Amino acid sequence: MKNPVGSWIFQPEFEKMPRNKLASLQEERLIKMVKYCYENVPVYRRKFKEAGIKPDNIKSLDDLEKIPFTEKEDLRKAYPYEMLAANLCDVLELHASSGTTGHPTTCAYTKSDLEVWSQVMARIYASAGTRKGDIVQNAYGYGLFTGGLGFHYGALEIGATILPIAAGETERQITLAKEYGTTILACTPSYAAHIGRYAREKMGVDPAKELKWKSGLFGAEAWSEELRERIEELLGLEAFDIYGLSEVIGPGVSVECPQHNGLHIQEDHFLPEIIDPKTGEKVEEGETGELVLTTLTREATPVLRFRTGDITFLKTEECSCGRTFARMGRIYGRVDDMIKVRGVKFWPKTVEHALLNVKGASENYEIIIERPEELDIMTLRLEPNKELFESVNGDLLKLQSLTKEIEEKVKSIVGVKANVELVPYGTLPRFVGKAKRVKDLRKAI
Ligand code: DLL
Repeated sequence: MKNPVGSWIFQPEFEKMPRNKLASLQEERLIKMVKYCYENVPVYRRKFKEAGIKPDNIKSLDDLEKIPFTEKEDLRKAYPYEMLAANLCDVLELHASSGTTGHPTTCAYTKSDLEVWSQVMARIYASAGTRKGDIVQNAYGYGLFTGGLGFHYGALEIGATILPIAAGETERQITLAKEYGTTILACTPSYAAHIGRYAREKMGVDPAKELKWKSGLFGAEAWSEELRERIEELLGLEAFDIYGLSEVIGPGVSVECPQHNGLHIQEDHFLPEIIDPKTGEKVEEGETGELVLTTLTREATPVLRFRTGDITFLKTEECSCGRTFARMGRIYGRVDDMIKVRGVKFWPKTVEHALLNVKGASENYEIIIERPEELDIMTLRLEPNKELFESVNGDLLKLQSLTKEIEEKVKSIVGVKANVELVPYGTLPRFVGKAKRVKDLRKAI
């Protein structure tokens, strides 16, 4: 990275709190939260009864494991209002998660929840160097998806100027970035890459030279280190990974600091654990497993030990940025997104990591898995980058060495054979929100 943006700390009284003081604060909040959930949400009362515990049994952080998990299915069944712990008349905002794999779930916010959301988002902006005077181009989708409004509230809280352009209309994104001189870009990483390519290839604009973007706040989907490098080069900015989920608050759970060595979790509001997804047992610090989060301050839709389905690890060692909050590794993928081909398990992100290691491969790809007879077949449909595509005048047969190189990389990194099928540049779908790159046709049968 050419010019690191540096960062600052929005709420040092929390973000730099000694870990023993932080633990006391978390304990105090946890005990209150458990009682609050028990008293106000019948679903929690039932779960506690089934587990044979009462709120009084939770006296310290060590008792956390006694609390039953909350699963996505619990929230789905409770749709629309059964998980609400506050009075509906105190709810100021309602969001519903998209429910691509089932019924939607509700995430509601009271005034206090919106304040917390604004504050944790302001911390995230500060971590990425954003200050008053910056102009934030918010290209996350506005609406029921929490990305748009979360980034909106955080920018207001920090006193930056916001351009609420939302996702899509790529040409306009670039034109307005130029005209308004926006300095921060917020969107999904796949959309950031698309904006960069579009600017160069369709508009003759080199964002790294002609736009003022200094940092990018990218999240909502798993992305690889290789994609980060490409985005930073394409857009001439420093890319920060931002993590969050609607059930817990939306974006705002964790963010990278300029060390880019894990994402600091806003631990005064969200209590993290890592469990073995199969056994539900807590794993040792540093070991990989499923992230479980408990909200410590949420009023409208609090969650106790929510199983996020996201795979990562935790470390509490000190970070040179000064923040004391634990860091989680970048998300590998989701438990339920893990692909199993011929017995080999891997996440789509590993495929991205393999193919972006090959020069000439673009970041536009699709993973297709079929089972025509007994055996699984994985096909990787991929566009070569524009320069390479044009250098052979679109004759993909001339790129057989690229095909072979990718097949070898995927075999060695992912551990499974993929048939690579090159397709003309510009023919695969581009995404303005979360990218959908895997087509598992076995499930459709
Ligand atoms: O995606 C909230 C968000 C918006 C986060 C904008 C960051 C930026 P949901 O739509 O509920 O909320 O999706 C949550 O997306 O459980 C992860 O599987 C995935 N996810 C979110 N951030 C990341 C990330 C928003 N940085 C689900 N890396 C989560 C990997 C991510 N996966």
